[in-house]
Amino acid sequence: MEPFKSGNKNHLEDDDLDLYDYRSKIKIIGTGGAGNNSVKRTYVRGNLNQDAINTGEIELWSVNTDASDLKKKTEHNNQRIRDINRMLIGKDIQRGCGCGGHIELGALCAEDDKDRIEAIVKGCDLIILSYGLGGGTGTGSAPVIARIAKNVRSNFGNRPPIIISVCTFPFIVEGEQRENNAALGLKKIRQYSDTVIMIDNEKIREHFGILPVNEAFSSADELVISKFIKGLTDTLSNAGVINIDFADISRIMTKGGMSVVGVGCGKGHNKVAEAIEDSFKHVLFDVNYKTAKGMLINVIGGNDMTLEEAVSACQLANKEVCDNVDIMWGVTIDTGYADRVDVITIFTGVDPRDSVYACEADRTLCSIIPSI
Ligand SMILES: Nc1nc2c(ncn2[C@@H]2O[C@H](COP(=O)(O)OP(=O)(O)OP(=O)(O)O)[C@@H](O)[C@H]2O)c(=O)[nH]1
Ligand SMILES: [Mg+2]
Repeated sequence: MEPFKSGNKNHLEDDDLDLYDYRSKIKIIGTGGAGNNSVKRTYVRGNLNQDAINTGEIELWSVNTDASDLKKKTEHNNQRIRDINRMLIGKDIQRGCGCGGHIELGALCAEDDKDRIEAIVKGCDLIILSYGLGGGTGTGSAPVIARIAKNVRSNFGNRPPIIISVCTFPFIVEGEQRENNAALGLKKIRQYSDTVIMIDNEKIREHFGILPVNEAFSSADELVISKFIKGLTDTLSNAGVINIDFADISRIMTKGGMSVVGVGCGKGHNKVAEAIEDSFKHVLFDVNYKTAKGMLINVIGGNDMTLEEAVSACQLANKEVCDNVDIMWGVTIDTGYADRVDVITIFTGVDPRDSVYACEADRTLCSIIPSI
């Protein structure tokens, strides 16, 4: 896909330089061991728009209370990954040793570095907060980071950034204590997030269990986190013929509840239907689209994409949802595409098939989620 030309200062005329300041700023923050893993995997394998990283449109952050884990997860082949910023929190409390599963310590460490966290989230429009529920650092610090973010102003005027939390639920074998901590943490993060994307580690086991551990987690991250981030950032950074902008994303994402993203690709004479079908494959997240409150669809094709094809993509996706859904449709022409259509869909306010994620009661959450 073509890089965002106007995102590079060198491509702008002097008169246009002001426009540069109005780009959306996205921060991907991973906290705790699992969060740091997903930031690294997203960077190394996620195929993010490097131009957007270079210009600061997308910023990656790894936050941890564990110094050695933080170091390891911001390196690749023993080289420091310069594009991933890192922050050790609560060093006066835990002295860089992690939180050993204690949520309250994770929260305390984040509170202790409130000002530094505030400096990261200030002026940002969209925050993707990734972590594993059940541990001390991620579960404790994520709601604090999200709360701090909800109290700052975004780049776009008088509103806080949109916060999308992406978290994993522990394996059953990790025990009841972790499960209870995770359920408690999920309840907390929902308070401060516009939308929560949940990945059940048991589902990862079910689908990728035969792969080596790192491969299995990477595949899951790639499927959900990286695709989601890439889908969002590509949608924002490629100006379309019918353009989806930050306000549109904001309108759809702030409908609350849980959300799913789909990225699909189709080729040949049946490319539109193929791309839509592909985008609905969510092996880690079985949802009922009929309950969706918002739907955003961006259709990307080459110069050969007909108007009929662009419209029918929206029509096909539309069939999956109810009539009263708020729909945002965008079309982007990428001259590099030939006889190919990609679609990026985001559905918000969806219910998982048995609707337990929507339940507020702690006990119900922790006893049912892992068995999905
Ligand atoms: N999907 C996935 N889950 C992970 C990964 N690493 C850890 N987890 C899950 O995330 C939970 C939290 O683990 P960590 O992220 O290591 O914990 P932490 O937030 O660093 O907390 P402390 O180490 O206790 O300070 C674990 O119980 C696992 O279920 C990963 O790479 N991918
Ligand atoms: Mg840790």
